[in-house]
Formats: sequence, structure tokens, C-alpha cells
Amino acid sequence: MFSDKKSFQEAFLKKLEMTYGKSFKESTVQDHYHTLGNMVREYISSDWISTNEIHRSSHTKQVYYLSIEFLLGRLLGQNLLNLGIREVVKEGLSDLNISLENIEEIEVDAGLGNGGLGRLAACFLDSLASLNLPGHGYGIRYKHGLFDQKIVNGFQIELPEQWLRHGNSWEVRKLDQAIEVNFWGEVEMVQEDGKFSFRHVKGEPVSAVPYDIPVIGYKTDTVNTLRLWNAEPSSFPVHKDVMEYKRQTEAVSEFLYPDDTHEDGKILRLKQQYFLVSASLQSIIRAHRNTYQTLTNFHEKVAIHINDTHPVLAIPELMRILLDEEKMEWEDAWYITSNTISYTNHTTLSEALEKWPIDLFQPLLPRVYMIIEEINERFCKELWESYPGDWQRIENMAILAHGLVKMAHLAIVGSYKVNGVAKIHTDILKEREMKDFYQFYPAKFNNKTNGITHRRWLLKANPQLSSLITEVIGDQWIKQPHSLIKLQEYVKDPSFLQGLKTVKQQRKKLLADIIQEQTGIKIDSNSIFDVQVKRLHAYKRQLLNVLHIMYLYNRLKEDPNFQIVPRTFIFGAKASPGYYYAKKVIKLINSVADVVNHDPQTSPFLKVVFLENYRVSLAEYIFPAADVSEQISTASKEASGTGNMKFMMNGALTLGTMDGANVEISEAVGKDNVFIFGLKAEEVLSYQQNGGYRAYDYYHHDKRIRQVLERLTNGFLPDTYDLFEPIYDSLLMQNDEYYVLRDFDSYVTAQQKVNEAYRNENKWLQMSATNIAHSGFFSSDRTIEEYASDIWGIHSTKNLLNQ
Ligand code: 26V
Repeated sequence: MFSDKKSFQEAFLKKLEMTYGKSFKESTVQDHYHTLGNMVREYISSDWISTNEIHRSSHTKQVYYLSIEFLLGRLLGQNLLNLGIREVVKEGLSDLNISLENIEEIEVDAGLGNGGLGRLAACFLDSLASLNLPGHGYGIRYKHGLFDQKIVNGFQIELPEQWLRHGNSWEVRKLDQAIEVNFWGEVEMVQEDGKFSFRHVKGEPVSAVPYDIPVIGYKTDTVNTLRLWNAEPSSFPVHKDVMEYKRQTEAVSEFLYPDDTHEDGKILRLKQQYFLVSASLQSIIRAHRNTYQTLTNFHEKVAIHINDTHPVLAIPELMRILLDEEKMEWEDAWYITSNTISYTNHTTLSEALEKWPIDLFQPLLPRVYMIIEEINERFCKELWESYPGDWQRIENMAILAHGLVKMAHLAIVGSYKVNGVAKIHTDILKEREMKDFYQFYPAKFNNKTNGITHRRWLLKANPQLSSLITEVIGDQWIKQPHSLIKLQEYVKDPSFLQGLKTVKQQRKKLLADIIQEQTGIKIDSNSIFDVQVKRLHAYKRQLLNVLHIMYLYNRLKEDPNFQIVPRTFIFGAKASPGYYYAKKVIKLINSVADVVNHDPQTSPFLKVVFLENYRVSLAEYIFPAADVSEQISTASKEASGTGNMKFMMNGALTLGTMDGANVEISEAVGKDNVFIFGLKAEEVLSYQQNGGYRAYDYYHHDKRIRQVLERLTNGFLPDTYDLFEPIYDSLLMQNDEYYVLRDFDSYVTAQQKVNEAYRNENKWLQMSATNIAHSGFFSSDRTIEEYASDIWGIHSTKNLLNQ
């Protein structure tokens, strides 16, 4: 039906009529979107079935990627591109006077994630399928994804997100494959053939109903699966109020947690984690049993990867199934489990490492808790043998200590591989945060530098740049992103640079239009687009960026000789609803924007824009338009960052600290093609260990800092009263935990270098081209190939598919 535009048109019109019982004339864009979505899903169904069939019959090892977040964004455009039918569809629709772009625009993002961790999972799925790797995702089908952000009077307001309101063409509900997950209840000991075993009984059942979404590889026949679980009432327990039971059950998959710090709802979050893990494991095991009739070879045929610690209960849950249901001995069950599971750590911030109070944990998951106790006891015994008498070390490393279950410790003990997400991050894990574990299990630790799918973040998001690249080096880069390096030969080629300039201008105009439409602010599309988009967090230091803008404003006002290239500072960020400080920073950005944008003296040179509701689909317009990529976290705090890679791939230059993947970006492009500033990770760590930082000294000795900080609270920002006192206090009274004032001078200097560099247009374009040329390394295809060979032991099924 997609072979040529005529047959597409016929199929489209027929499908539209059949689905909606409407004539073409009566149909809406929404109808067109769903019709197209359903057609694509039907079109790939035979490949979907055959991919599954081949995986089953060829006995190839599978990987299952368990993640509490999948931040997919829109699917229609990417699916059409990956299938290689976007042009036919576009032309076919255009003959009917329908614009494909308009249809694509009405798709609501699947926003089942908070930020980097969830988007990484989505990029990995694209790479797995595109590389013909047998790899599938398991997650939760949250009814409401990450909240919709509105900015009202400069403040963030959160509204419930409703991505399923118009239905979802991509998913297939599979009620026949529903699975029961049990909470609460008791553990019963049973004696069989003289052997004792345990069973979780009298639990409260929740039915996990799978919704499968096809994951379509780029121009291959592979269609993998993302299985999202929906929580529904199971057989109603007689002793319960039926309505109450229904409500409690459905709550399990109702909301994605926007705030990991949340106090209430802790139980619900733990329920979500176990729900995901138990349903996924039972489903994986059922499929394995059907094929092999035994679980003794489970670890040879299945790899299970846990994305951070949220799915770490996969370890005790797999043990439970092998012990209680399969009746294995502990040693055999442990051997299989600890050779099946691998774990990625995504943060070293101690407040983000999960720890569950035992009092809360044990009643909810009594049998799982018993198993964790046993794992802990055996682990501590092993430690005792290696470090006799070293109580302190054993206490520090224990899984259960001080009334808490330490999820990261459980993850390391029960996994065969543990990885960080950028070189510097893995080094910090090995040398500091997880040093004891690294000494005990040196072979488990390894690095896998993150990547992004260039098929979304370049091919789809920036068709103009993609065409230019293809004109110059051919289209091999789409399948083999490393070949972007061929552009290195053209970084001084005038016609390529001219092309690059034109593309960037086009994309900046497009973003300027979006900004004007959404905010009413008219920006100069010839100004430098300086962008910081990411979750709002103190360690990411959006504050440093705003303080610098306030400084520039002061300079422009006070010094008639001070000149800068016109600059537009663009922000996008959501703050967790309970994160008081982060919300203040959003208000501060908007208050500064109000002053700066309305001052006729400065507004030709300086504009500040806060874009509401930052999300994947908006990001696809932002990255291609950026000149400067702000990656200014306190060194050692940002595990990797992935936005930095999206900017680089679209030709923006990084202004950043030596943190996360910035370090590798700067190695790849060379020091002359990035702007690096600020404390190094070792310096930050040394301050943290030995003290010696006094924020007040920087305030005292630097007039620029004094002036800017005073303007936070002295009425300079209209109608803000004492709103920003907490920010002021965090810097001065609480000694500036993230070294904002310490890095201020260095940041200002780096920003001046950006300003100077931009004046030399040709030089800037060469730097931009160099960044694009070296961005291939940061494709998630490279990352996934490393995971596949070093951790999972899985292989491409390309040869099997072609048979
Ligand atoms: C969560 C929380 C919650 C409590 C308050 C502090 C805090 C800080 C960070 C986090 C994020 C935890 C996990 C996460 O999303 N990490 C991100 O993972 C990305 C993919 O590997 C990586 O690029 C980002 O650097 C990392 O922050």
C-alpha cells in the first residue's frame, strides 16, 4: 500500500472511510493522523511477527531493557522515515491537499520520562532495532506522562498530561498475555519431599496487561517490541471494598513520578517498581519456557538490563521465581540471576541514590524482602572472609543497614556488569562513590559513554542539514554514523560552509517564528542563539547562566563602550513540582527576561526567552537552531548529559565545564573547537573533602558578583519582593553548594571568547563543521554496539532475517 503514491492514496481513503464512517470531506486532521498510524502499524505487522518468530526459532540470545521511563516523543514521522516511505506518503497526501507536516504536528508526545534517563532508553530502542539486534524494552504505560508545564506570570504551573486522550494508534493491547502481580500478604513455609520452601500467599493481586508498541528499525526488516504494562483490577478480593480496590489498583500505572524526592506516595512508587519488574520477569520467563522447557539455560539466552536502580527488584524477583516456583537450590538460582542481570548507574548524587525504609518495604513485598535478607547475609559473609574484622567496611557495603534497603548495593551485588555513562563518571564511581565495590568486584565495572540516535536528532529533526551532509559525503552516515568523520575533509570548504550557514539561518528563522508565536517575543534571528535546555536542577546551574545575563545587562547599561554581538538566551526546563528552589530559578529567568526584553537600550543586543513545556517534540526545533550549547554543570555532578551531543551533532559549539560527556566531546573536537571553563572535577571534589571554599570571598572581592546578587533582592526585578531571597541565601548563607560564584569569573571570560569567536564568521563555521564531523562517536549505535558485545553477548539477526 506504500509502493507508490496512487496505491497509498487509495488505501488511505479507504481506511479513513472504514474507520470513521466519514467521507474524506468530513474528516479532520486527527482522523488523518490515526488513519495513517493504523496503516503503518498494519503495514509492519508481518515484519513484527517474523522478527518475533525468528528470535524464537533461531534460539538467539535476547536482551530486555527494563526502564521506569521511556521518553519516546512522537512516533509517526520517525516510523515513516525508518520505513523509507515518508516521501511517498507526503506526496500522496499532498495531492489530496493534506500536509503531512500538519498531521505529524498534532501527535502528542509519548512523554513517559523525566529527562536524560528516559530519553536514553528511547534512543537505545531505535539503535537496537536499526542494528537488527534482538532487544526489547519493558516499561509502564502511565496514563499521565510528565506534567504539562504552563508559565503563568513567570511561575511554573503543572497540569496533568493526557497523551492517551485521543487514543494511541501505535499500541496493541494483549489481554491474553496479562500477568498477575501480588502485593502485601504473607510468606508461608511448606514442606515437600522433606524439603522446606516458601511461598508468597494471600497477596493482593494486580493484573498487568501488556500494551505492545512496535520498534521499527531504520530500513531493515527488524521490528522489535516495547512492552508497556497497564495496571488493572484482577479477580476482586472478597474482603475489599470493590471501588477502593479498583482505585488502588489503577493508581499503580496512573502517573509517572515527576519528583524522585517526593515523600508521599513512596509506597506507590515502590509498587510501580515491583509491578514493572514482576510482570516483565514473568513474561520473559514464560516465553523462555515455551521455547526451551527449562530455566537452567536462562542466563545463556537472556540478558536483562536495569536502567538505574528503579528496576533492581528484578534480582530478588528472579530469585523468587527460581527458588519458589522452579524449586531450584539457592546456589543455582543465584548463579543464573547474577549472570543474567546487568546495571547502569546514572548519577553519583547521593540524594538521588534510592534507599527504601525496611518498615515500608517488608509488608508490601514480604517474600522479596526475605530474599534480599538472604542475599545480604551471604554477601556480608563473603565480605567478612575478604576483610575479617573490618566492620566499618562491611557496614558501608551492606545491602541492609540502618533500617534501609540500599538499592544500588543490591544492584551491584546481583549484576554481572555495572557501568557508568561517560568516562569521567565511571572513573568517579570506581575511585570514589563505589570505591569499595570496585575493589571487591573490579571486573564488573566498565564504562559505556552515552549516545543519541542520530536518526531522530539529525535525520528527522534537521532534514536541511541532513541533505547538505548527504550531498557532500553521501548517505552512508545514516547507517554508519561514524562516517560523519568524512566531513572533516570539508571543514574549510567554502561551499560546504556556505551551505552550513544557510541551513543554520533557516533553522534559526523557524525557531524565531515558534518563539514569537508562543511567547510574543520578537527575536533577532541573526543574533547568537545561546541555549540551555534540560531539567531544572541546582547542579546544572541555570542560575550561573542567569547571573551572567544580569551582568551583561548591567554592563550594557553602564558602559557605552561595551559592545557585544546581539545574543538571544533561550531556556527550556521543567522543575519537579516539589522542588522549591528550582521553581524559583524559573521565576528568576522570567523576571530577568521581563526587564531585559523591555529595555529599549539593551533589547537590540540582549533577549531572554523561556520556552514553555520543554519536551522531545519542541527539542527537535531547538537543537538545529542553536549556536551555543550551555553545558555548565558543576564538574563531577552531571553523569553524562546527552543534550550536549544533540547540540554538537547540529553544529552548535559547546560552552561547558569538564563534566560528563563534555570531556569526551572536547577530546573529540580538540580544545580549539569548544569553550571550556570552570573548576575541574578534582578541584570540586577536593573542596568537598577538605573545605576551603568561601563563597562570601567571591562576593566580597568581585564587584560584578556583588552588583548582580544585590539586584536579586533590592527591588530591581519588579514585583518580586523577597521572592529570590532563598537563592541569595543559597549562595551566601549556605556557601554556594554548586560553586556558582567560584566559576562566575571563568564563565564570563569564556562567554567573552564566544562573543569574539562569533565575530569571525568563517572561523565559527569551521568550528561548527568540525563538531558535526566528530559527532558520529556520540551516536547511540556506537553505544549499543558496545553494550551488545561487552555486556549482553547478543548478535545481529540480519542474516537470519534475509533467509
Ligand atoms: C534525580 C534526582 C532526584 C532527587 C534529587 C536529585 C536528583 C538528581 C538527579 C536525578 C537523576 C537520576 C538519574 C538520571 O536521570 N540521570 C541522568 O541520566 C542521563 C542518562 O544517562 C545522563 O545523561 C545525565 O547526566 C544524568 O543526570
